[in-house]
Amino acid sequence: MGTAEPHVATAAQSQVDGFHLVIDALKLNGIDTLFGLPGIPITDLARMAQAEGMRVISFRHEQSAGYAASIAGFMTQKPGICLTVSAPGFLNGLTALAHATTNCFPMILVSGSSEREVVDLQQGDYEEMDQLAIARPLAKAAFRVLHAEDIGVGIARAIRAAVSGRPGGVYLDMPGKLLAQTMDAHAGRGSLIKVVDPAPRQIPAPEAVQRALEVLKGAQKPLVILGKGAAYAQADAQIRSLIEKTGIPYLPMSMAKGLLPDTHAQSASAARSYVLPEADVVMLIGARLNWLLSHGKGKTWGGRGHKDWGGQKFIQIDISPQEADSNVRIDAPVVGDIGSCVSALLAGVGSSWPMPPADWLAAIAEHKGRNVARMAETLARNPAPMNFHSALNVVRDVVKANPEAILVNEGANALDFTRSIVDMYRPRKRLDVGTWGVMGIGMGYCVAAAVVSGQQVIAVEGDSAFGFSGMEVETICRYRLPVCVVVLNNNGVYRGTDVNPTGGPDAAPTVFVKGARYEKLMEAFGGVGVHATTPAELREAMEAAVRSRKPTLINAVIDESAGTESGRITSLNPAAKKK
Ligand SMILES: Cc1ncc(C[n+]2csc(CCOP(=O)(O)OP(=O)(O)O)c2C)c(N)n1
Ligand SMILES: [Mg+2]
Repeated sequence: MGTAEPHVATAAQSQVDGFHLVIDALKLNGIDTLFGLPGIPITDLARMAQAEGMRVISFRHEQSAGYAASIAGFMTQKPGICLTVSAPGFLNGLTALAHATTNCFPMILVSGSSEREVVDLQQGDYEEMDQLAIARPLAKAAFRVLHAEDIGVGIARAIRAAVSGRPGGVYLDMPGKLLAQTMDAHAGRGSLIKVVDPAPRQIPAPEAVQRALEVLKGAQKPLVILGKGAAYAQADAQIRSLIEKTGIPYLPMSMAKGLLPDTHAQSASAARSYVLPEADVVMLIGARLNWLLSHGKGKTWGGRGHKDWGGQKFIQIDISPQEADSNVRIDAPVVGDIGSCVSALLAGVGSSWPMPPADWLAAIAEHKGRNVARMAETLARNPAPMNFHSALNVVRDVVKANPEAILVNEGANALDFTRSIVDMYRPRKRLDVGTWGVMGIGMGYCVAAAVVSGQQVIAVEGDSAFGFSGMEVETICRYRLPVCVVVLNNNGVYRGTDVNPTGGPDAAPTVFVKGARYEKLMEAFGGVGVHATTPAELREAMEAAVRSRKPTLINAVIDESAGTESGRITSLNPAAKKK
């Protein structure tokens, strides 16, 4: 042991580099997981983060890492972090960043980039791209850090932008040189910021609450619609209490399913097409009147033509003051965080709020009863080959027996049928394609859901949908995650029956290789693959997967003629509008 060694160690310790400042800033703010894909200039950042005790989840494609980060943000209310390399890696992550912004999920895309002076003179650097400019219109906010002493501020600003107010995707640009910069360790530590109250409560104005209560009081046929904003808010007890104390029937949007159990007596899901045009006062809680709610107008809402408004009055609870009147008149906007708004309404409702008129509740019950009975009949059939209903009847039972399991869902028919057939029992357990109806979220969501929650994950995937992120089954196997993927395989996009009208050798644009053996993909990486052609085989395989918690892919062979064009949104195809 030489006498010089302690001196060298002290000198090294007195300096800190950009890598460690980034890691320390994230850890200081309770961020313990990175989703990403390594390469220049962020490989060492990933390595050092792991060495410093962070969970680093490496993917096979940045888009999956980005989707993972976005849904981790939704589940935890902490920004999910996605780490990518410059230009192509950055672009691969960008879809997920835009998705996070659109869906109001807090996420930070941290991307390495090449040096400013070369990029700005367009001198052709390795993976050169003006990333900040490209990210800005797709993100809620976009920042770049150039100096090590600004890393603390950069990360604090990114966290605040991602989670405060209406959450969204944030871009954080880190030129490679920044990570290697060093500074005095003491000053570096002092420059980091632990963000105080990153998502401050926003208390609604008392008069806005009063106005909403007045509108609600006048209702003969009230209805509540719960959106994924309500699920995100983690105000589960208050929301349930408001619904139960007022006795108002409610509809959950897709990712709000389970906020109250779908089997709740007040759920009007099975009478959706009856309650939307009939309701006279609709209270939206964290739900936007976008295309998923037919923009609040048209025939769905009792309007005569497709642009006509129905006669409803709307109360809208939303954190963004700009949301109201986006599509139709909002009579009573209540602006604030969902928890504070719902609590304020609850206080105003008190203990003697009158139940909605009995004839409204009876009419809903009648429609529900009829539709539920019809569905039960369809589910009980056991056709050969298996169809969406008989397969999803199995998934429905398995989810019922495992209510803590997280359900990931994408596809067209595979999405629509699952949403209506598989009941959810707990909040934030259903994760799906969201506002855009985007394909490709599947395996990224599965990885994040399993990593963040430790719970069993069940993914119901159309065969086309699965293909967008299928290679991530290796990631699932590598991290030994309890994920059971069920591919509803109907040989194609919507259906497997299209043919090339010319009779030529190319397949039709919507069909795939017939009888594809997706389960072998999982076997290739050491997971369990199952080929299931009957509901009994599917049930056995799903139950085994849940019992063993082993990565499993079940190729559920579905009648290739069972689906419909675009699932339930056939009418959005341009050709359907051509009369
Ligand atoms: C990124 C992206 N690309 C394309 C689409 C268009 N699209 C909607 S659903 C779908 C796939 C539907 O097929 P599948 O997943 O097999 O579901 P199925 O209806 O057959 O059950 C596609 C390609 C999309 N929504 N998102
Ligand atoms: Mg399909």
